[in-house]
Amino acid sequence: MTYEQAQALIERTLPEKRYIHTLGVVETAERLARTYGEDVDQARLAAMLHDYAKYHDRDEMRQIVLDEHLDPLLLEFDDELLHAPVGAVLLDRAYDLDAEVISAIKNHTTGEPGMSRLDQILFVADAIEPNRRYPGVDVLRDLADVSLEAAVVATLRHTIDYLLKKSVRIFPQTITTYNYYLNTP
Ligand code: DGI
Ligand code: FE
Ligand code: FE
Repeated sequence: MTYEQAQALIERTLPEKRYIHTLGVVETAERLARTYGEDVDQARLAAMLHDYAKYHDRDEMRQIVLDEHLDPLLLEFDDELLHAPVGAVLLDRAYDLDAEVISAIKNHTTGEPGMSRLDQILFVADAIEPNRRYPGVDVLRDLADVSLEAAVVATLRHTIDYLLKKSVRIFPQTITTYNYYLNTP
């Protein structure tokens, strides 16, 4: 799948606000890929597609978790978590995409221990793209230019903090990823 094909798909699939967010993630992921010497085309493609399933039918996504033997724990937590791993499955089924791109999409919400650099770039870019506005985002933006792994940890800390304040359940993998990257020198 080319970037142009991906853009056309996303423009017709997502509402305008989410599409604008997506363009911000593309811009940021491209910049981080250049900074850290990763494949710019893969970064742009993964960013363009990352929220593909954000508004996909919830019941259909839950069925895909069962059919594809994804982590069954996903079904016991917020449905917001589904769009990353299920989006990766849907895109992988329908289009010819590199495994690296699919992996970055799959891991963009909770992260995963031992993520590739491309996974990390998308994970961080999603949190710091120019349309994101929350306290501390500028610190995260600065950190992302200095250390990708430090930015992964700081992004996870922000997410966990946000979930704690909302008193919602925290998906165990989010914590596992946080612990993993906190221990990475
Ligand atoms: O899709 P985006 O909004 O661009 O960003 P995202 O893919 O990081 O998804 C963020 C949503 O996922 C947000 O509503 C919080 C939720 N989320 C992220 N990690 C966890 C989580 N929800 C729960 N319950 N537990 C988590 O660990
Ligand atoms: Fe997302
Ligand atoms: Fe996103």
